[in-house]
Amino acid sequence: MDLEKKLAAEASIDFIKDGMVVGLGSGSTVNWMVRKLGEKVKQGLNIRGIPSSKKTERLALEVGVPLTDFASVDCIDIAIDGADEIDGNLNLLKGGGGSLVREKVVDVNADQFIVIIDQSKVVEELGELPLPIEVLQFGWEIIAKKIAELGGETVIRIKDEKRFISDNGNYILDCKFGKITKPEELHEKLKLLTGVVETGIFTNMVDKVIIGRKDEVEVLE
Ligand code: ABF
Repeated sequence: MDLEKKLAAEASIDFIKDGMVVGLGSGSTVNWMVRKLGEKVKQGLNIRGIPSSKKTERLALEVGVPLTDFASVDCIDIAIDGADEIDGNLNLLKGGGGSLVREKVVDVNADQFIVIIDQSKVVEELGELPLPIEVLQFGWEIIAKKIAELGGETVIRIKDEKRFISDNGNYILDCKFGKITKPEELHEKLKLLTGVVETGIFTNMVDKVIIGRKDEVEVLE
């Protein structure tokens, strides 16, 4: 699986051209991409990255990828990010790593969005994994009840025996909805709940998917 992630990640580098502003996703697959990008920068590639999490920011700085921010650029040319699940319509379930809000801000604002995954992420329908939903700390209990009314079995994310807190200072609720047959509809209903910051459903965003399969990659568009 790790080799498949690395293959997909490294294949995505070919789409990054000199002068581009690059949205850097999060997660272990993206980490491979960021490391490779660091090597390319050392060989002379001139790009600037916008990281979607503090973890990615730290790695990018460590491997020498120059960074910028939304105050300094008008657009992102390309964003490259991982996913937890992808269905046949290229809808994504994301947020297993807890960075879904910043990932969505980066990915949705990129001219081109490329997803890099290993083949285990491909599903018929989203929802085999719980759907991560970022919510305000204030009132999270009532927000969880509202999500339950929409059919979600909700658990607050715990890490190291404490409530997980996102880079934005919020909680994550992991919500089992069973098979998500209408991802866009579910996302829209959830977004209408006051206190929901963002959901891990990403629809109508993907331009290209690079899937690591054993020792080769498959590209879907
Ligand atoms: C991010 O990292 C997330 O949205 C997703 O949760 C996760 C994928 O992780 P990995 O690349 O480690 O499998 O892209």
